[in-house]
Amino acid sequence: MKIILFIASCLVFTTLSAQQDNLMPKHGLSLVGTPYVAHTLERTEQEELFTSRKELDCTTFVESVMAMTLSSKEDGTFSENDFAVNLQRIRYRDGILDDYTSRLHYIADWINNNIQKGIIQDITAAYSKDTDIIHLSFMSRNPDKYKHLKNNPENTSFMAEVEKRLSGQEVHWMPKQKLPDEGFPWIHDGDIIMLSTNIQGLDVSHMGIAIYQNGKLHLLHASSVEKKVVVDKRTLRNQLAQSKHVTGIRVVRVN
Ligand code: 2YP
Repeated sequence: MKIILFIASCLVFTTLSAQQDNLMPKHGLSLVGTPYVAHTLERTEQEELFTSRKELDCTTFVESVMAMTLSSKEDGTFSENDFAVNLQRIRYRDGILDDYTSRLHYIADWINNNIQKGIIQDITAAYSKDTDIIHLSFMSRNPDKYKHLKNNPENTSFMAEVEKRLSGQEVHWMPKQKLPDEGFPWIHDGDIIMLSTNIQGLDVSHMGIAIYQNGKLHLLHASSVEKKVVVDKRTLRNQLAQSKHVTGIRVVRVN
């Protein structure tokens, strides 16, 4: 009897996780057309959880879709309370919302911490042999670009410490020249795509969600060019080819 129950529970889990696989694209596509709005997380003096799905940038879009997916029941519905709990877990170091510096500002930090929390896995580490060493300094060298760093030497020096801790880390990536229009079998619908950059002191300059259309890989993202969430008409390969500051991609997947 126990064996039958064990097999049944595995089947249920597999089915559930299989269904979960399809929820990233579903929830992501449900946000197509949402206006692109930058700096929504900088509106308040005190750090607080911004949960709106009505105004999104590339990062808050991906985080929102992840939180919708992680909060979903079998039928894909979720409560706003579960959404907020998961959004905080994703956005903040160890899920703890303290002050501005507790937010995972660098994507290298965001990836490391969300792997540690068991929320994502690094797919490029599993499938791509190309590696690069990251060097971060952008925020501490450009405090005037950040409302909570400008005239705030304490926050700025905290970010310099974060940069020092993360710099030197070897990460797996995929150079854009190696990415075909058709993508790869190991990049699935709903995977999260980070665009690596050659901007000095920065690791990633944009992110979105993998969506295959007619056998070609496209990016579902909050586009600062189109000023809204779109499935980019270009293949991801062509999109990257047109961005001189983009060098390639990192791919992670929600567990
Ligand atoms: C992040 O920028 C910010 C976070 O502070 C912010 O700028 C940095 C290093 N981090 O909490 C978060 C949400 O607003 O945005 C993102 C930015 O992409 C923008 C939002 C976009 O393309 O829509 C992440 O870091 C993802 O790629 C980079 C990019 N920042 C810069 O290019 C400076």
